[in-house]
Amino acid sequence: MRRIPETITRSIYEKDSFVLLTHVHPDGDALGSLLGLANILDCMGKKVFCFLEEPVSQLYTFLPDACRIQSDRKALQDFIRQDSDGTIAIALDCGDDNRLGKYKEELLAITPFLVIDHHKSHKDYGEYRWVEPTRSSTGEMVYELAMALGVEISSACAYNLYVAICTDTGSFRYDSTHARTLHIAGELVERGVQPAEIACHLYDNFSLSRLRLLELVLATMQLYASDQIACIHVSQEMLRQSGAELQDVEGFIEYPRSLSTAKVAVFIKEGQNDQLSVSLRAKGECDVSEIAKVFHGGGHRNAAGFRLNGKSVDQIRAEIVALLSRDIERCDRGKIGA
Ligand SMILES: [Mn+2]
Repeated sequence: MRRIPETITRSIYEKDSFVLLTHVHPDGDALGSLLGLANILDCMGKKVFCFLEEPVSQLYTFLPDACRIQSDRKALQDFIRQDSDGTIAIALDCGDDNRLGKYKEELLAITPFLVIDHHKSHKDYGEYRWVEPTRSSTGEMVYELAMALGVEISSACAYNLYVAICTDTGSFRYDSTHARTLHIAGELVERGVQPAEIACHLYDNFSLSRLRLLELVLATMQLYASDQIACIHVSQEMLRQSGAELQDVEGFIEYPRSLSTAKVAVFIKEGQNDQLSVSLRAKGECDVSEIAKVFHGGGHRNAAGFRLNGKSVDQIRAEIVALLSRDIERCDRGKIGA
């Protein structure tokens, strides 16, 4: 475990106004760690602007203070102009500056630009970075940051950080879940978080159209390499048929991943304008961040992804399966050799 770089804590103490950022299509860790840090900065009497180029997904509007995340670029510019000497930016859970979104250049122009992240595939950007790939989540890092800054965690902050940690560890199931992760989660529960209430928001609160979509998506499952690779996909037609939206597919990849024989699950999502996005989840020794890198994506050892244009679902599935089969074979040979 690294100590938090002094450049990070000092910048936070010294500056008065903060622009908080995260990656596009944010997940629970991205939003929870961003809002949690906003709560911490509030307690320090700082001015905070939470910016995201798109509105917060319905799945996460239950987060305390989710409504303070703004998509108004003009309001962001006004905020920066008010205090042009004292404003700093902090990007959370964003492993690649391209994932800052369409205003990337404008956002990176804010100096100093701080980065707090835990992606294995992290690409350096910004002035000061605190990157720890062994951390379960950025939420866990924000908790440690609050301790280092000597700030008391409010109940809203605890709630946000718990959601961040809970979602990025698959509810404390992935192998990124360490004793420290559970210890921090325990501290957050001490501060008023109710795990059952959060689990209900995350897992027992879906629309009927989402379940209809799940039915269609699971019907696409194909198995390869002696059932060790399980692939599913979603098309625009399935969205129309079920009445669901693309954001409703969050969590679907857990189903092929749950197959006893599966070592890797693949989920191919058809977006608009021929764009495909691909999620990869591994169990055990496969490192899917390396596969994602081949397609200019990234992520963690057990969870990674990428986007691409100009290929069909069948084409990309065949390419991924070929790479994964080779990888699984290599892992198996290593085990026999050991
Ligand atoms: Mn994360």
